[in-house]
Amino acid sequence: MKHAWYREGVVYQIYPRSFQDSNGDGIGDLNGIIKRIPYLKDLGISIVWMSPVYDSPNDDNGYDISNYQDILKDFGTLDEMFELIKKLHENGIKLVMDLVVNHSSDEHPWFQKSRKRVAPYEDFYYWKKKKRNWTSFFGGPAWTYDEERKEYYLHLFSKKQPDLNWNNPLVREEVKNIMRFWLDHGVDGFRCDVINLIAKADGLPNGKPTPILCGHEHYMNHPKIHPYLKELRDEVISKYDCFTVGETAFITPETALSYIDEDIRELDMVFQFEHMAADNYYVKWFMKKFRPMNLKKPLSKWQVGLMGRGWNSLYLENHDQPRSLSRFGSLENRYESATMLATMIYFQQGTPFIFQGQEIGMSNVSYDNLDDYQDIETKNIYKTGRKLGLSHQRMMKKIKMMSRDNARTPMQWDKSAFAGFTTHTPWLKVNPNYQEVNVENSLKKERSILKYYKEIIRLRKNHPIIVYGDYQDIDFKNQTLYAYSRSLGESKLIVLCNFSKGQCSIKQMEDLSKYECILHNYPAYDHMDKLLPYEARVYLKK
Ligand code: TEU
Ligand code: CA
Repeated sequence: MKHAWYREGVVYQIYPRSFQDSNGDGIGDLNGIIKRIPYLKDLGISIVWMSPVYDSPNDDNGYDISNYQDILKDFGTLDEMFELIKKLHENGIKLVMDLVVNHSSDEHPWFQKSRKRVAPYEDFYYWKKKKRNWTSFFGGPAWTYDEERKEYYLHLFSKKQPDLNWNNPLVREEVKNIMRFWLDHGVDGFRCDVINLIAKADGLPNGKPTPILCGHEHYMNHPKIHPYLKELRDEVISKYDCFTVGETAFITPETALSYIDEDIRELDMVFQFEHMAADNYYVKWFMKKFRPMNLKKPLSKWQVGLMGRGWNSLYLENHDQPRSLSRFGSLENRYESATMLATMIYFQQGTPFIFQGQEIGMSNVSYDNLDDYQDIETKNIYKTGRKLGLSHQRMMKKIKMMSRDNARTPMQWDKSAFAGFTTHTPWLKVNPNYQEVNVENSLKKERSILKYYKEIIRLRKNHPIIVYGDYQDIDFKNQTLYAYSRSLGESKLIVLCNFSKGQCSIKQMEDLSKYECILHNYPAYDHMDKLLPYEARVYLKK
């Protein structure tokens, strides 16, 4: 694959509301991020992706934008934003912003004018006299009646997130202007929110009746999307040294290649979600027991499926997903399982994405009380579940395991009150484990998850094989061991990960005597025939 900085770099995702508060109002902010740049630099990451900080009524924590060229007061000012970009760049860190343009906020002036039919905004959104049967990602109907316009409008997410009409060339012009505005201010790329949903079938017909996401066949990866993305690429992205990563749920390697193939490059890479179904039936509220094979199968499929043609993104967490340690690891073997998971994912081919707190082993908070959750998805799904007749207990069980707030609790910096995140009550309760699980502690300890992450990032910088090597499974059918190799020219790398609480034999493996162990998560590794609980090792051919 061609060399590129965004392929070699490591991305750190910041959820600004929960990263660092600088003025004691309990909400993370831009100055807080500036204050933590030394931490990011020390970690060794080279790109920051920041979840939205634009002006917003916060119905969906900033994913409902009312002004794309201004900053939410809670977070700071435009000048502070420019300062943040400058300071990051001075420290050799690039910045990727969230581009949320499938929908805006209903409080955006475009929508306010559209509902009054003010020219030229009449058709900035999808309006229909007759309601459609589509359902929203957050539960409930996706079409809502507007009293003012006396028509229904489409919202695939909350009713305060009306979908923009991409058929309208004026809408596309506005999107390009927003992108240029930020790129001209030095931003280095975009994470494109739900980008594979932006094109909708003509006439917006009713969907085939299904209980979940009714209507999806009319907007998921709809063929009309390709000219839209090409337009953005040709007129904006190609003019800058930047990259895009599309958030694309419900996608296969084949569909992904229709966006990211080297010869197409409508997007530079995508976030696929197949491995996020390792403990559920593609809809996270329908949970099933986690099995290592359920991670291995999709991850391997994507490695093989894109090889030589497209670039992967490597992630286990983001602001929408519960903590990976709680889902795929073990809290009793916190250090071993968190470092094993990191080894498993970040030695594959692709760009690593680390979600804030993952590098210190933050785990699910699982509040018992519904009132402690703030997330709109959590609140809506509770209502939907109860309407369908599920008990309070049953819904709380699902929410404790799957709520997005599990990922959104404040970053745990130290053992002081509120974990050093704020001096005041935070907007979302801190995970009670912060006395033990925090950055300060991780830096003090001789062995910590944080130090292991730093080591992975350092190794990646020194060994191109970790970035560009081809991927191959080893002993694929093994139910507890995830093993694979990477190869580049003459060099070869072997990654061994034990997903079980017990030991796991590696007797059948390649002759490792020709290899040097460059990373391992146990103090000693003289047991050459087996791996201990959640043990991980990386070998490089001498
Ligand atoms: O997420 C899109 C998306 O697919 C999620 O709604 C997903 O279904 C859900 O979070 C799984 O729990 C993006 C953003 O990442 C998310 O935070 C926003 O709420 C959403 O788009 C709407 O902008
Ligand atoms: Ca603040």
